[in-house]
Amino acid sequence: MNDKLNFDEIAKNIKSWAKDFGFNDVGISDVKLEKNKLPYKKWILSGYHGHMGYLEKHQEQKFDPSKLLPNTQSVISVRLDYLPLEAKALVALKNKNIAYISRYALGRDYHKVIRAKLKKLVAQIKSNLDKEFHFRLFTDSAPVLEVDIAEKAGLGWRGKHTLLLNKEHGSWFFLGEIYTDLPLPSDKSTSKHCGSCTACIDICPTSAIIAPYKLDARKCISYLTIEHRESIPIEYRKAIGNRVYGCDDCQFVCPWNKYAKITSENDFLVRHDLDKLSLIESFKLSRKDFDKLFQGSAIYRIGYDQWLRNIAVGLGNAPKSREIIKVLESRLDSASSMLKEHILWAVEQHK
Ligand code: B12
Ligand code: SF4
Repeated sequence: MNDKLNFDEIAKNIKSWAKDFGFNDVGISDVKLEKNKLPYKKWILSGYHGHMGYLEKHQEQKFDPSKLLPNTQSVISVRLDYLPLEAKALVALKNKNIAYISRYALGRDYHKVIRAKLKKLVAQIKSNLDKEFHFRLFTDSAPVLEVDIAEKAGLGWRGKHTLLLNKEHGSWFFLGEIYTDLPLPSDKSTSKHCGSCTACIDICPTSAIIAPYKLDARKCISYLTIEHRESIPIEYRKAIGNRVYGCDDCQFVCPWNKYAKITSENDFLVRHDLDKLSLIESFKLSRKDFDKLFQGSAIYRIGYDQWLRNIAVGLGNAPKSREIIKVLESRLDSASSMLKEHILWAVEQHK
């Protein structure tokens, strides 16, 4: 058997094992990412990353995978569906007394789930190879161009909202990668299918998609509620509505998400009724309750103070109510200066 055929066979096996471990799709890409350098650098220079300093750092590692794993030859790119419920999601978004949490964060922290599966896949590959090869795995954890790599690996195309889209699966999925020095055969990328549709651009509550394929992260509700640690600029607070952790609007409206599949991953099923948490009850949570409710969830990462900050904005946007004013004011004495300012803003909205 010559080397070429050998690696074709290995690639075929890897794809089959990846599916056995629960990934919904897998593709292989080469490591030529140079063409992404200029648009990426321009994006950073424009300041669209806001306070996400990690996007500015280690840029060279993104375009040259060998800087993360010496002599990287190929990237195994995987996709895992996470959508835990169907249309119920929209009911929560429309009920302004409910704390709307992004669909991706209703279950277990995806970093843990995907990492565990990737580890199993690497162990399986290693145990089936006669020769020593090297691997390094990632999911939203390092300077890796995950969407660009998945696009090259044929897992879909980048939509105008900047997320990866797939004809049969929409966009409700996570991405993960294995860098390796195995010279695996690359898959073909797919064509783009957004056409003249601009639904995601038009629906965005804060007009964060400033042009097709270009997001000003500083305006994105996902950034404002998750990544941004400081005071939320007043100009975005009304538009945030009841979205207290992330935002899904550009995905809800995308016509390709008609084809999205409900996740078959038990870890992503809704925990603790997080799809119907009341804003009032969310604001009443003690630090201990917060830790208990969100242990093992991606939400835990934002911390208690930022959670209360986000809920205060949600309460400010809820239908006018005396009870809400009372609940908000009950925290004024113990609040940090950031939280206090959000509480006062929220109370003002009820007058
Ligand atoms: C930083 C980050 C964010 C930031 C910035 C998002 C962004 N679009 O850049 C914030 C906090 C806002 C965010 C939000 C979300 N994120 Co996020 N995020 C990331 C992260 C860590 C890095 C992305 C990045 O490098 N951005 C920097 C800029 C420069 O990259 P870019 O937009 O991709 O820019 C490229 C293109 O736009 C292109 N380009 C520019 N101009 C043009 C013009 C044309 C014509 C073309 C063709 C291309 C093009 O060139 C640029 C350089 O390559 C990735 C994980 C990873 N390591 O890749 C996850 C990731 C992209 N996020 C993910 C998710 C799920 C989300 C949310 C849906 C979460 C939520 N529900 O709240 C939202 C969606 C918001 C949105 N519409 O993007 C998933 C997406 C999965 C998928 N299906 O694609 C990822 C891949 C994480 C994962 N492992 O699964 N995220
Ligand atoms: S996640 Fe929400 S705020 Fe961010 S681009 Fe999409 S619709 Fe706009």
